[in-house]
Amino acid sequence: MTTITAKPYAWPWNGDLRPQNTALMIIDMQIDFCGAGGYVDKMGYDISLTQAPIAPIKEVLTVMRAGGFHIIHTREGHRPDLSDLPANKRWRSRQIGAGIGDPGPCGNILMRGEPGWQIIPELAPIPGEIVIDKPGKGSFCATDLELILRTRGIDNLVLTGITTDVCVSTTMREANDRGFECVVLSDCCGATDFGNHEAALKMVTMQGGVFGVVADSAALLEVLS
Ligand code: C5J
Repeated sequence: MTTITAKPYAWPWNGDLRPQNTALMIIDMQIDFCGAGGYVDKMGYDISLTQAPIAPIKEVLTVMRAGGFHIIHTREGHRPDLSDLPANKRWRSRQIGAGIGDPGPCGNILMRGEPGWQIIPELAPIPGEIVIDKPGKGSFCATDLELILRTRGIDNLVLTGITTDVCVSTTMREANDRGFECVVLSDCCGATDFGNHEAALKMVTMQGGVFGVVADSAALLEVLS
């Protein structure tokens, strides 16, 4: 029986925490979301908020890599022909001065293959790690993530990345509805608004853990180290 201290219950629910059945998910740690000149920066948000989780994620990644856990990275982005970019998503991004697919300081915004779409060097995947390219906010929508998780026998997901209230939250909800057991690490996530970060985490803890649980990296590392 192995669990970590979390809210509102010790995670995972059944005490079955092993490298074989547990994956670290690192969501959208791309230049567009936390780098100078990227999508979030162009929208005028404070990128120090989305940069804050970089160091804690790196620590967790190092320990989980060494422990033989599954590591899964995601990247939000669209095909160069923008055939997977809904017109309303593009229109909305243009209203705030950061049109998806339009040129910016880091290349075309949120477009696959462009400099801004790359995962930041500090958290770059290494050979053998799974990388999921997703056109939406949730990591399950229009991807093969669920097939990979089932094929590998993964039950538990440790969720990290950006942004807490959008892509991390959407992925957690999608995963929870599919029966995966989720923990989100509070210091390993960040949002474009700190209040939204806190609210997104609080929502998880309602109704006995409506989407799973919230812990911090120290609680996880205490058990894994
Ligand atoms: C957003 C994300 N916020 N990764 N994407 O558009 O949260």
